[in-house]
Amino acid sequence: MTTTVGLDKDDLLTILAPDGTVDPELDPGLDGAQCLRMYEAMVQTRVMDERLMNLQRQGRIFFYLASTGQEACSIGPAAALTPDDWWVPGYRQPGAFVYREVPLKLLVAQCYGNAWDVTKGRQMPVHYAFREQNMVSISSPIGTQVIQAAGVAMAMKRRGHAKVAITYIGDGGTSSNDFHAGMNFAAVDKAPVIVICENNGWAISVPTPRQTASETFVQKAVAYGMTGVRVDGNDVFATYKAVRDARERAVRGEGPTFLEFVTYRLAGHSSSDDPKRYRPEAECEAWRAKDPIERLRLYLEARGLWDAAREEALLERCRKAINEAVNDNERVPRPELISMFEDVWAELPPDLAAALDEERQARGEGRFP
Ligand SMILES: Cc1ncc(C[n+]2csc(CCOP(=O)(O)OP(=O)(O)O)c2C)c(N)n1
Ligand SMILES: [Mg+2]
Repeated sequence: MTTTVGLDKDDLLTILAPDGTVDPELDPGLDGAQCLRMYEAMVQTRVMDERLMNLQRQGRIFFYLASTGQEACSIGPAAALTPDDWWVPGYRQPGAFVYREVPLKLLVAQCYGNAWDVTKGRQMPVHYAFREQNMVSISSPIGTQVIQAAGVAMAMKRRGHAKVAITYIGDGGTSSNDFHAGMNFAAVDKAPVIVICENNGWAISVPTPRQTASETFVQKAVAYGMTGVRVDGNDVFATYKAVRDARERAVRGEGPTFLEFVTYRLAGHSSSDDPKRYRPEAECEAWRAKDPIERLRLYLEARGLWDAAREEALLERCRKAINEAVNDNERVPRPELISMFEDVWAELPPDLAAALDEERQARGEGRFP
């Protein structure tokens, strides 16, 4: 049987209130070390976002896309899954990569598209992919990741793996055909996949009422025959618990879950966007009061795990880590030109083979192959 929590707008799973107090009945019971790891990853993600956005403004990288204000949407789920579970991410969860301990210098290298970049400069910045961490490449066309995640989960089910796939889509992305196809396949197959709609109020300059006539996004779970929960996306305990519960259901063979994380995009859509042209500043102000990092910090302080000195030391550590990653990458050359002939063809077609020969001869190297 599937259930849906969030059929109307008043339904919202919240555990950690903006003042840092916790609902004792829903408290997921995380120990101090787990809470601190989540907090540190959230702060590192925000500091990284700020630094990389500045880097774009300085013309060092050509594009960036921040997740400011949405850190709990990626870090709660990252903490709730095991490192073996597959991530099929969207572009707004850099926190998941930070939490899974992808080295910052590799994230930065991907944004530079240099010789350290594992995607060899072939992707837009922020389109990360890390095999070692079971994190599939981010796709630019909106919605495709839902189909990919459904497929990954269907394959794992057939192989008898007790693992799940998680994927993200924005509120705008739910208007895509691929969202429908992925959701439908996942539910019909009872695939072990968790689909998260990060409802941040906007799809670039288009507000949510232009994406759906439903009262909530999670209502769509009912139509697909999935369990659905509407979750406070700025509450890292709620995002953690919702995903932990969804994971348990999935590995028990009870199929996929659709989660709506209600949050807000505090920054522009990307470095190419100016949100002041289409939305009121007061809207952002109201959401700044619900900051996910601030909430967890208040909680940690009340639990005696945090204070101003630790905060200062953490900020310094995070800034140093990202600055070092940037400085190291400043010295790295572009990928070898010749690398563009690699990885795609088992055997190069004649025109590309000729181009490769030309390049090799220009370098004084032998003929292909
Ligand atoms: C199929 C497709 N159409 C359009 C675009 C251009 N585009 C990139 S992001 C975006 C808005 C997405 O908004 P949403 O899904 O709400 O995610 P958010 O950026 O708010 O996290 C659009 C239209 C695209 N990448 N792919
Ligand atoms: Mg959006």
